[in-house]
Amino acid sequence: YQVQIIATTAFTDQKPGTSGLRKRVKIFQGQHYTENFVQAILDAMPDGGKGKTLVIGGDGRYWARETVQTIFQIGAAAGVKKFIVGQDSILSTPAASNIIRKYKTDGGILLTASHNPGGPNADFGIKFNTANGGPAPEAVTNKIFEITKTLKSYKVVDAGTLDITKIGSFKYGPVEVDIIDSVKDYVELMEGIFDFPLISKFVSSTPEFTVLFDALHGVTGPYGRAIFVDTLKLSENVLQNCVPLPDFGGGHPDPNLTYAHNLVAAVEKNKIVFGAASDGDGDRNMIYGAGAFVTPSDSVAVIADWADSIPYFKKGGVHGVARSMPTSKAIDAVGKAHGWEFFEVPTGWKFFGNLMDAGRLSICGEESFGTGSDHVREKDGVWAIVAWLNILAAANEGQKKLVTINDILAAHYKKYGRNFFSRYDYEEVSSEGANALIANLDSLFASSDFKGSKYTSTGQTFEVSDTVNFTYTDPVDASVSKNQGHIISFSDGSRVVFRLSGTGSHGATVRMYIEKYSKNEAEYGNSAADGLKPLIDVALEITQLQKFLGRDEPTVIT
Ligand code: VG1
Ligand code: CO
Repeated sequence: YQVQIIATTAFTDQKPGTSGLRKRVKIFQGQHYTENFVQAILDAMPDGGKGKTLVIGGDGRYWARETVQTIFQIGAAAGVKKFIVGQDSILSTPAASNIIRKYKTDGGILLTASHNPGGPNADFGIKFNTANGGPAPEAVTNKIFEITKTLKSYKVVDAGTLDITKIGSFKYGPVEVDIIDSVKDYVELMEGIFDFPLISKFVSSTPEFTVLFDALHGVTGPYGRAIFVDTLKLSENVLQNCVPLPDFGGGHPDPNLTYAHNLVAAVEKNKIVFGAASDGDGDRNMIYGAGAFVTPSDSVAVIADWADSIPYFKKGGVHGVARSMPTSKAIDAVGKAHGWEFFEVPTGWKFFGNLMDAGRLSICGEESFGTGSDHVREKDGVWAIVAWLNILAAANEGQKKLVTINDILAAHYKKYGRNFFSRYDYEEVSSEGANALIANLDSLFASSDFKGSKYTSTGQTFEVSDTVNFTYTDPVDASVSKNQGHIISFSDGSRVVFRLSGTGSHGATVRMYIEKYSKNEAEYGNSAADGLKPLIDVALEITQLQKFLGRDEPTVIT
């Protein structure tokens, strides 16, 4: 096969963010842009991809199928031995993580921009995962970035276009290509984790337990169908928006109260007891029943507390729990009560992987609707949804009256107290404004009189007790990650956190995370918005955020 060397120009903006490289499709379609990044991924591997087996999958968004062919071409020239590809390029992010691990491959290339909108005028993304199935650690993504900055050429073998819509074993030039069923291995994995007989018995014998699953036209439609309809024998009606579309039907495939409003509306209208949604690439989840919203920070805490009802943990035990830094501290209390090791890591799933590989972490989560365990090395939306079904089935055993999501939450708060939590996102603001906000935080943190200063709103006074620019030292490999978010703590245990998003594709996005702990039972029923109002006012006053960003209101509140 003839290897062609194509001269290229290097780009300066191919730095992978929190989770891969994400840009507008138009940018990826620019001359050499996609090719350069794929070449850099291969070059960053030992031996430049030679002899490697790599998985290719993604959320099926626009530009994915073209990129699969690009990867074939560049991989063939690099001497890749084999590609394992999800049928029609489809593999949810957790399913890809499973395939990478199960077939002992050298890693995978995931074509997704996750919860970002898709289509010709929206976003595309490319993410590299290593042999453990997890997102490449910073050492690897930094190496990829360094290569992109100086790349002078890339190499291709042009063996035409391979039809990836049919399952089977094929060849692309010299490379073996296995096109596999996108769903089968994942369903087997789930069946080995959860108590499906118990869930089946519960849902079939409890007709008042109504279910609705919304895939937001992302990748999880076929996974949801296989689990809810084929395995649990629920009716077709439990599926909503379950056909994956390259542009997600024009929507924003992010499972939260704003973007999954179709699920929320349907759940409320039909008084659905258990509703759930997941994001474009299937690693996020939202649990939402009629009148019952589970914040992701609470969700992971509840799952950990109920771990014994899930066969995987009952058998293997729980070896440590963790959360990302801005996530509420609900899980800390659960870890403490059970005597488990606990970790606080920076935002982004890649930081959990080392701990899992070392056998020190079983269950973890992020406030951004990410929940998961060491069954794979990515967060896993469908896993979290089935975990809640498993917990509800267990909680309902031998009960006369239906135990609901709210009953589970109420019992949890009673035991541990409640961490009120909310996140304000200011999307696509000017980079100058965002940087000025952070610079101002730096100077506040450096000033001697900030600590101890007091601020009052709506009759409540908050005293600044501590300020930290979060640095993480990985307990396994001692690598250090700096500048992971500015934390202002108050003397009553509340805190606000500010950080810049690393997944945006345009301008800057500022996130403000607000948390307040309460052990006052009379408050547990309050909405997060009411419970947090005074603290939010104070945070805005201290940071002058509205002035710096030129925005009165956040784009999204979760
Ligand atoms: C966001 C979330 C983070 C999550 C990341 C990837 O990152 O805050 O918790 O891990 O998205 O999620 P950032 O840097 O924009 O805050 V996914 O579902 O987009 O892969
Ligand atoms: Co995602």
